[in-house]
Amino acid sequence: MSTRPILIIPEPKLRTLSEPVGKIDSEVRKLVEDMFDTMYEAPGIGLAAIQVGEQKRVITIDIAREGEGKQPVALINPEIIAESEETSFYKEGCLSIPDYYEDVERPARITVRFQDVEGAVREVEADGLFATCVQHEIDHLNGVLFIDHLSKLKRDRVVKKFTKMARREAVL
Ligand code: GNR
Ligand code: NI
Repeated sequence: MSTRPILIIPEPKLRTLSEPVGKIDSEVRKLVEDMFDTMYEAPGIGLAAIQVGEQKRVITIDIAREGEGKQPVALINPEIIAESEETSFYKEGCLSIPDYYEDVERPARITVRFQDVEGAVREVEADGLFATCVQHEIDHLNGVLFIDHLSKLKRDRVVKKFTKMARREAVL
């Protein structure tokens, strides 16, 4: 079991574009394992590799509730290939923006194509919390955070607060 530190805004790495994964080798599989350990410990329902500083198109998700048994899903090189016109709102949070939650509107249903850890290409239709989470994580791979879907006023306010906190910690 090894967890990795989670990057917090305004860490510039969180704004970078992650690179597609080529060969799914032991290094990628180790990254996936560490991401699950980190995500479960946090705890969170999803994690993108860039949140632990790895610029790779890898995400982990488990939306099972407590006591439901684990439902770990790793998606490598995920792509949304279809999305519904219909949207839904979900109160989102992010491990890279601790203790901040806001409603975000996104397509209610999506089809996502990805590779599993064996390298097999798969397509899955998602709705509900799973659809929201996949979209939130793919945003991370593109340097996008859920606060980018809010008003500039709300976004600026959050970024400012975390920038101040980071500065204070740097001084101490
Ligand atoms: O743990 C998380 N919860 C969550 C809730 C609603 C919508 C998205 C998420 S993802 C988040 C973990 C995280 O930051 N993933 O990038
Ligand atoms: Ni997040």
